[in-house]
Amino acid sequence: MMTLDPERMFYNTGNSKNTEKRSGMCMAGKNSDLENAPINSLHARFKYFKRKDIKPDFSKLNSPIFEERSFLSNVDSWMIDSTGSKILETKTGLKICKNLFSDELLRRLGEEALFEYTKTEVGRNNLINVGRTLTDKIEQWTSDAILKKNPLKELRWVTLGRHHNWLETIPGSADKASSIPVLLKELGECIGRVLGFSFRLDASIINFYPANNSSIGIHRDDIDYQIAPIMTISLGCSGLFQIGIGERDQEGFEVFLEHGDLCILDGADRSAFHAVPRIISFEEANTEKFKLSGNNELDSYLRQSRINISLRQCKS
Ligand SMILES: O=C(O)CCC(=O)C(=O)O
Repeated sequence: MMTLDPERMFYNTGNSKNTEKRSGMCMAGKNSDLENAPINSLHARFKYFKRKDIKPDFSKLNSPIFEERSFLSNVDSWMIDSTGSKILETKTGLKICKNLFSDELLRRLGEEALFEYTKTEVGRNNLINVGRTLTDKIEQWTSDAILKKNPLKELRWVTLGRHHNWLETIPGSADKASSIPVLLKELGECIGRVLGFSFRLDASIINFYPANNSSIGIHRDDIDYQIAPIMTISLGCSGLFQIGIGERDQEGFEVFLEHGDLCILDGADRSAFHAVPRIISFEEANTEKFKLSGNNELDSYLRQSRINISLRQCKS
């Protein structure tokens, strides 16, 4: 459903024009130029991995060149369990940290993201913006519910703190901000201590992606507030994350973000075009890697979808 109410449109990703604008696709001349984009380009690879009429070949990823580095600081926190963790980093600033978080943190993040942040009084979400509420649908979610037949399949995003303005792709004004959950605030600071930078969270976007059936288009994140890295935590089914080196018609790289991965856009990659063309279903992925949280309702949702929680600092 689409609304022309300006207050709602401001935050409505159900509106295809907003999506085009967010991904920059409606800039004059850009679309037709991209029809001829090389097959190794970000644009062409995005279209390929999004295809539903064929099964894309995920064994032929164009992986970024990562170097492994050791921890900068040893932080004593219940959130961190560095056993077996590794930090992969590209020369241009993309970092992927594997096995960095404790199981307890991942369970609490999943529980809060799905069952708390979706409440009308806590965050703003895509259904509130078109005059609908999620609270009853969340309460009715059961451990044997099937997402593709459930109203929760329409949940796409929640914004917290300075609510993201999808039309302009900038953070909303500070005076309309909601409070930020303590868990996310402390997590942002904790990751900053581990990796050696200061971070003060004032906004978060949580994306919800039903497996095999959702994506986020090519976009740059809010180039006007590049005062801190953007950090995201992936939960549930694996998402194919893409990043470019320049424009959409230049080379694109991809890497799977798995349950528990921390992905950081830093350095030159802070302003890089990126996208998630595909979420791999739990059955298709290597299920051994997916450690369940023990909360049956949460695990059931995470087996059928992916949640990505971004930690953002808009103001210095
Ligand atoms: O889901 C992801 O990994 C990326 C999310 C993203 O690009 C965004 O929230 O801007």
